Amino acid sequence: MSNDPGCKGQTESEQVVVDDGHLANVLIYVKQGLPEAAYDPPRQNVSIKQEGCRYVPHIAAAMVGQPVQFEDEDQTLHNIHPMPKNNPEWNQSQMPHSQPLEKSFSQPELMIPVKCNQHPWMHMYLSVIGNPYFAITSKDGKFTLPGLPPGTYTIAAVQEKYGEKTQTVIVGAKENKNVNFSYQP
Ligand SMILES: [Cu+2]
Repeated sequence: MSNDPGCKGQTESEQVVVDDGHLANVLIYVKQGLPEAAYDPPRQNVSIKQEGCRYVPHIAAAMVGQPVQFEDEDQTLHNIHPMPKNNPEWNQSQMPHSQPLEKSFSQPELMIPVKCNQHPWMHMYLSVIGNPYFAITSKDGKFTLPGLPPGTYTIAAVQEKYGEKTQTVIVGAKENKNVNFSYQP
């Protein structure tokens, strides 16, 4: 990182972010059980910043068609390079403090690696989900999937290193359900 004066600080691996047993950066999404409806994507964009020569957040998710906004907060040139399998690949440079770059993704796809060709250590994962019921666990390991209609669902958790786990959950009308996932290192 010292080669680039526009970068500062140390980069630690963000592959496993754990605090007191609570895992952050775990993608949670409804994998099965929703009706085959077409869901409108939220208009609110998903914001991904390049900050201190890292992607913030490290794990992000957007709905199919939802705008994803990339911003360069650094005094250096970055290069955003997602490497999807189901969506078109692109690769675009971004000048410091230039206009945000807005993109969307048309196909569901889990954990698309996003790199920066300028800074080989910079990477993140962006997941594209076909329904609006997804979340990323926060520092305390928690997540919510508000507004999930009554039904029987397969809920999946995806962790960058430890992979995917699923659980079946039955949600009744106006019911709050707790779901716990755990990973063993
Ligand atoms: Cu970069």
